[in-house]
Amino acid sequence: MIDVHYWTTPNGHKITIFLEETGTPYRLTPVNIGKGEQFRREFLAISPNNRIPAIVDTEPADGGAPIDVFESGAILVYLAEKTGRFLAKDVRGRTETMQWLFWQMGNLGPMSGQNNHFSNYAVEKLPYAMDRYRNEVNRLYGVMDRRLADRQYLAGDYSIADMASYPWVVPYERQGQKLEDFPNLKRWFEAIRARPAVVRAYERAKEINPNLGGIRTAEERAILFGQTAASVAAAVR
Ligand SMILES: N[C@@H](CCC(=O)N[C@@H](CS)C(=O)NCC(=O)O)C(=O)O
Repeated sequence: MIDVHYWTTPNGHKITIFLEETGTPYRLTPVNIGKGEQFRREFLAISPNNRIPAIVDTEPADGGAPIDVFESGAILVYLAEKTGRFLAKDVRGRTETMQWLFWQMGNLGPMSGQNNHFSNYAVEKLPYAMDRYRNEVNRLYGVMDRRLADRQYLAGDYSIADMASYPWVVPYERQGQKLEDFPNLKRWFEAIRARPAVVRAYERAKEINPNLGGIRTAEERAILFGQTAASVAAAVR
């Protein structure tokens, strides 16, 4: 059984997509990040960076004690290796998939997160920051569009690189982007959106949090955007 410590955000969807795609049994434990549940002692023991997602594999391949994994990219690699699915085993295919997975982790995710922050969440509207991140996300969509010009998926076959990137393209409107400007990306997006496992993953999300997305309340803002080292120190004491 895979216990998924989860909230209904792009990084959370990556993991439910993988588990639905592979039919791996899993249990969702909601961690409501707007309420500060990511600072609970039990959660920090699994995920020291106070971010979802994290998993606990109660039946690891070596038959030993449960294994905890945090960071969505590491979780996807762990699950791909456990199930033997969606990460090529040959050196070339594996390297392609890892490059695009790391590309998502280091670029598309963080830049989209900042873009969302400055354009949708920040109370003070800072044109420099809004332009900087909207343009950067635009560039990254362009990188994917170019990559997808001569292949169906980012790393050849449908893989964990696509599962990592797709949830970050879902909110393209909130990201200030038009999919019509990126025809190859649009084709890729529509193909993944239509996959039954992806539909199921997003249905699970809606069951847990019917109010996906949306404007943060003042209380949520303080919890999510006012963090310092003291937030973690206070939680683990
Ligand atoms: N690099 C991390 C990022 C995870 C992340 O930013 N998670 C957000 C939700 S998408 C979160 O848990 N935020 C809680 C907080 O900011 O305290 C990963 O990919 O797992």
